[in-house]
Amino acid sequence: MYSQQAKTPMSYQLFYSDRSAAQGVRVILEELGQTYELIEVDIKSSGPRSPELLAVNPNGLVPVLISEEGPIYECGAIFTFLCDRHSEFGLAPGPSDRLRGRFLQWLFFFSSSLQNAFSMTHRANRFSAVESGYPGVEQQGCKRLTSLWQIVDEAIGEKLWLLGESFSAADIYLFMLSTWLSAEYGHPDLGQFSNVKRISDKVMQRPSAAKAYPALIGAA
Ligand SMILES: N[C@@H](CCC(=O)N[C@@H](CS)C(=O)NCC(=O)O)C(=O)O
Repeated sequence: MYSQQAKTPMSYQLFYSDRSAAQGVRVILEELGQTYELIEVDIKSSGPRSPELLAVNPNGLVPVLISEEGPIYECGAIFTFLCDRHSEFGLAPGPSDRLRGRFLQWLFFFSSSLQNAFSMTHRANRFSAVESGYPGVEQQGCKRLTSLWQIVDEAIGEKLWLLGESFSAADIYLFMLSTWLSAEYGHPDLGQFSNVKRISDKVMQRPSAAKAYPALIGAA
């Protein structure tokens, strides 16, 4: 399946929920040809998180990746950890590559600014102490999503991928976040950001994405 000279696959566990950032980590694991076990977690309920999840991430959030080095949480950290560990697949520019800074910029921007704007629309109760404040938070989240995606769209311009000529894990992150855009939450439509959509559509065609997103893309 993979043309690269891969080393022996390592084995991972991934605390996982559909439509969460763990789905993006799954795409990375597929791209890297690694073996992994999904540990399904219910993150929809407002009740307490399972002791198993809290033991590896006291924040009670997914994704959490378990390797023989222990658990790691934070999607951007997991992406970077995996890409660096399996650098033979070329999914991330190496530490001395001139594109390294730009790569990290997008990962951090996605995980802080963009993911946070999505949270404002999904979990307004975390941003306002009173219920009457929720609609304002949700509205502001949608406004931020529009302006932040616009920034990404303009940065891509006519480039093939976020980093220019070469595909990277940052494009997978972009794809993952683009799948969260939903009219149900009043989000802007992906079609408003034609450059983002172009990259997202190309990632969607990869076997790794089909495997991790069967409901969206169809059976792998
Ligand atoms: N900054 C964290 C955010 C993780 C996060 O918000 N995960 C969501 C799913 S994408 C979650 O577990 N939500 C459950 C909850 O908020 O209770 C990361 O990038 O990993």
